[in-house]
Amino acid sequence: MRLLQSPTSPYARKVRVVIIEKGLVDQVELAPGVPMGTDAEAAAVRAANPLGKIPALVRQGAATLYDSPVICEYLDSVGSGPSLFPESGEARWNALRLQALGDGVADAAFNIVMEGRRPADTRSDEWLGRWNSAILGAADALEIELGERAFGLDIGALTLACAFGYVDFRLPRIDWRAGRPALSAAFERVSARDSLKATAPPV
Ligand SMILES: N[C@@H](CCC(=O)N[C@@H](CS)C(=O)NCC(=O)O)C(=O)O
Repeated sequence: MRLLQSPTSPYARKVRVVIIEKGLVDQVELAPGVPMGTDAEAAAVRAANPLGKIPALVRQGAATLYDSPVICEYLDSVGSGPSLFPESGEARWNALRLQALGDGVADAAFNIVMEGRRPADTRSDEWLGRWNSAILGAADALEIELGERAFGLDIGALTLACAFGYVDFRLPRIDWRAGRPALSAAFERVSARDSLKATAPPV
């Protein structure tokens, strides 16, 4: 299998974390995917994923998979070790919901980064404010939830660690830890795993 990815993408990081957690390092080749690079680089990504986004998992003799939640669930099903996707019931819905929340935080942070690359006079303060509120609103909700129950090690917890790690990496001015001790501690705990350490964004 070949994963089109970049070292800075929070979604690709989530997939690389799952590859490590599920013992698949020898079975997945990491290939650079540059959706916003040269025409040739962008075309290579579009050939794998018509949406032109990474990550995309190219499989021999089977359809290429995207986006990151689908890739992660597939890798979870073919890898070894405990499942990162609870099979049924509230445990499953909570893991999927928290994965969606983490991906939403990553979406908001990615949008802020992209907006910041546009000419200053074309940026939307309104949208920047909405994306900022989405990140901090998610952090508030997680702080309350973590005060009521600890999260298990599943795709939700891993996605959230990648998402807030991306906020730290690209938007360190957003202080999502302030006044949120439970979320900060949970983030540190998950980020200390070998899979997260091995996939941290470049410094
Ligand atoms: N929902 C997608 C999001 C993927 C995504 O937005 N990837 C970014 C890189 S971090 C990308 O390829 N953007 C290129 C574009 O939007 O054209 C997933 O979870 O895989």
